[in-house]
Amino acid sequence: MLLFLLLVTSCAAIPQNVSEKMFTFPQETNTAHVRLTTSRQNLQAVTVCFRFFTDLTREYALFSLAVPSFDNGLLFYKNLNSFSVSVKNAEPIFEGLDFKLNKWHSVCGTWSAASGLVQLWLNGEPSSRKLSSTSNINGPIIIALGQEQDSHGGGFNAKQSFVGMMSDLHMWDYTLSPYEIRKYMNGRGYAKGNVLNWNSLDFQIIGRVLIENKQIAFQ
Ligand SMILES: *[C@@H]1O[C@H](CO)[C@@H](O)[C@H](O)[C@H]1NC(C)=O
Ligand SMILES: [Ca+2]
Repeated sequence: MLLFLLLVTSCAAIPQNVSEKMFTFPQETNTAHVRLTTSRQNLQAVTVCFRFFTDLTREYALFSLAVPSFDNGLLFYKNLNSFSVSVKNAEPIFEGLDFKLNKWHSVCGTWSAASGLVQLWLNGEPSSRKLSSTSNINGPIIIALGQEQDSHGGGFNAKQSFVGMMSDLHMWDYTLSPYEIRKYMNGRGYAKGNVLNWNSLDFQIIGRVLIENKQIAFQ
């Protein structure tokens, strides 16, 4: 049993450079996901950036970070006609961002407890800045890609699962400036995440999620 735990721990602890790769989520399930690891337990500000491609016409989760006290510790969610970014269940909704199916989209979201403000960027275009939580995200963090957590590490619903491809995920413990976000959007010379780094990523695949060569065309 101890040996098993050691093996599991050491497997999860080897970061991989997936800079030329993407995750493919090929089917709707309530199980398949990528679980990401960080030892960070107290965040007073966050930026998350990633790119994704889908033809889903229902709602779905894009990035689900849970702590024991909040299943939606930090949740990027696509609603039918809008996006939302929840911090500790406080969920500002962003309307009217230009979104199309079957196209790679670059997303960044910023939040800080000091202002409580969330801003979402989609393909270089900023959203309004809207109020969310004004206190730190605290506790052991579990991040799931491909599923929406309703409990710490579980509570998945197939109708909120992600089907499509995802790449270039980074997470920082500070808010990136608009200039830095523009560099990410253009895919050139941006500072890699200091909480999650796509070029050195600790992750575990559960169920059918594939690591494939990237197919990204910047607009
Ligand atoms: C990851 O791979 C890319 C491209 O092969 C390389 O440019 C980069 O330096 C690597 N990063 C790390 C942290 O190994
Ligand atoms: Ca949830």
